[in-house]
Amino acid sequence: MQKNAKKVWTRMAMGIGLMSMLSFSSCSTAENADEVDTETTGAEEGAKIADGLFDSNELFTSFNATNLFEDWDLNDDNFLDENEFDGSYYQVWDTDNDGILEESEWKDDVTNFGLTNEDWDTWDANNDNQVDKNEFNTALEDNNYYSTWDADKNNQLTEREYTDGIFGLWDDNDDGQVEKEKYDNYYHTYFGV
Ligand SMILES: [Ca+2]
Ligand SMILES: [Ca+2]
Ligand SMILES: [Ca+2]
Ligand SMILES: [Ca+2]
Repeated sequence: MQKNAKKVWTRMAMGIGLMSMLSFSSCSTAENADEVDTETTGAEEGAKIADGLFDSNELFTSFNATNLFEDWDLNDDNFLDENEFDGSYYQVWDTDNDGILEESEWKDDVTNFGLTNEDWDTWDANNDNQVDKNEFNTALEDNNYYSTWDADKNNQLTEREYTDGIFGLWDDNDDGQVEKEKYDNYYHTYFGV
């Protein structure tokens, strides 16, 4: 079996096979577990795209394949504490990534993240036409994102708790599914993929 496989690889090595082998061998060490996850859910992804609906597993799989959570987890303990969450959430809301949350972005964000009857002037407490990080954190405390998403109430947010929290906001009618067009649009807007 291994001998046959080796023969095939030898033939393919003249072409793109060599590149595949190189990337495979690098994946098979440190990132082996992640790779298995991605492959398993890759099949599910095909099924979900076919019926035009996405569920929370889909969001977790896609998000897990990025480095966003790892980047936000500043102390590398695999959880977001509330400070890490607040900082990362500000980056998510700042959709043009210029470090400033402007009213035009904010208007879409409050709608897309499940808030109603929000007042820009309340968020922009010092009236300088932007919501800075301190103003943002104050507003977040009034909306309980972190404590609501922390499903097991241990004051630490796992990557899964995070994506389930996000998905719950996108899933307006709570049927566990989001239409493809909306999902693609939101995912691209907020997670840049
Ligand atoms: Ca952390
Ligand atoms: Ca901005
Ligand atoms: Ca302000
Ligand atoms: Ca938790």
